[in-house]
Amino acid sequence: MKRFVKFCIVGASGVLVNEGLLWLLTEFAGLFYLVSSAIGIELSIVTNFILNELWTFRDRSRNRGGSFNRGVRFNLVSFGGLAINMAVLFMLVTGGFHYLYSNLVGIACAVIWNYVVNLKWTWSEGSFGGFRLPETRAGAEGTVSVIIPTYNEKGNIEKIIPQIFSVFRSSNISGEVVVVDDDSPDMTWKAAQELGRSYNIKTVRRMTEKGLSSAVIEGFRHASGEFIGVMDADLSHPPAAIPDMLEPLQTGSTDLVIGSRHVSGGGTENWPRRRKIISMGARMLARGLTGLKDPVSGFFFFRRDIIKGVKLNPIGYKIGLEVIVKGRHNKRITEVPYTFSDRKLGRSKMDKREILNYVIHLARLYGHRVRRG
Ligand SMILES: Nc1nc2c(ncn2[C@@H]2O[C@H](COP(=O)(O)OP(=O)(O)OP(=O)(O)O)[C@@H](O)[C@H]2O)c(=O)[nH]1
Ligand SMILES: [Mg+2]
Repeated sequence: MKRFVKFCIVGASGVLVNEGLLWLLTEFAGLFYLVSSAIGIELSIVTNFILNELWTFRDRSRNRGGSFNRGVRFNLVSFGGLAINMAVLFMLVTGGFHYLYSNLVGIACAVIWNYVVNLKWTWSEGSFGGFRLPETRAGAEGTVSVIIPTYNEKGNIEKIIPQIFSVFRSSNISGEVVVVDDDSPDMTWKAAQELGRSYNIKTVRRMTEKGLSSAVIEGFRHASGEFIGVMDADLSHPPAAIPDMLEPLQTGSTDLVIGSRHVSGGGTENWPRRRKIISMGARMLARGLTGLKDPVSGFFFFRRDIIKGVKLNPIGYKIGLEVIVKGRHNKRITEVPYTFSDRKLGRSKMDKREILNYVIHLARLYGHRVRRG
């Protein structure tokens, strides 16, 4: 049966719940019809989600994030549907139509919205499936792999690579860099390949997938070091801080090192106020997950063992937080100060959508915490 037909059948069952409650609550409980409608819709959201998960989108339900994550998305989409439904209902009732008829028209508009957004977002293909990293071979002892995700960072990658290898040389670090580029139009991947003639670089050019966190996870798969690090290409994360970050890992005193702007000695340079405020909000929202001062840092190093077999979710920008919450580090985490400086070349890829993704990511991580206890 066609998916849309299934979705409509599920929707129809929701309409029954919704209309039934609207009628009962308005006629018998004496509630204002808009209040009855809201309650009816909210309860039908839950029944609809369960039926869609088990039937309409069953093929997309396995291995693609958890029901919890989809449930949050489905609810958010449904709130949009609710707003559309209510607006149409109010308009038509004000125009003199009966509220039951008006509600049906409102629902029809909401169904179209719900189907399209749920298909493209809630149950979208491959957008936020979890990757479980295989329990692969041990990393080459004492070596480090630095993962750099890139999108249109040609100018920056040409600068940062020589800097990283100069730090490796002066600190006697045996290391490689894994550049994971999403087929950037400015051909960052090509620049990385060319640098690979002089430096120990693996370049991964992804043709179909996009996204910072999934790029980093792809980098984890290619990393051969005993220690793995992640840093941005745009020189916001100073290569000079690498030796200090690696040291507690090499001595075995910690399992995960977070480059931190918010411990003594750390800071930010030239960051616009708007970004500082967003970052502060992001840190506060993560408070219930970890007591770290900079849990949203994108600059971190860890012993590769801590993510072996761990299912990592590539949603959003904060892959570091994913490792902090899910990694097997027994809370052996150290924050090492560094100064973050704003990018000078290229453009930021952080946008409003990433803020929404962050909220969904957090909801998912809190869910993970609750399930784990
Ligand atoms: N492969 C890949 N890399 C990405 C993607 N989005 C961002 N990146 C890289 O991830 C790193 C961080 O992205 P930025 O745009 O600098 O994000 P940000 O640091 O939060 O934003 P700014 O502070 O404004 O620079 C950079 O090296 C980007 O090139 C993506 O979709 N795919
Ligand atoms: Mg940046």
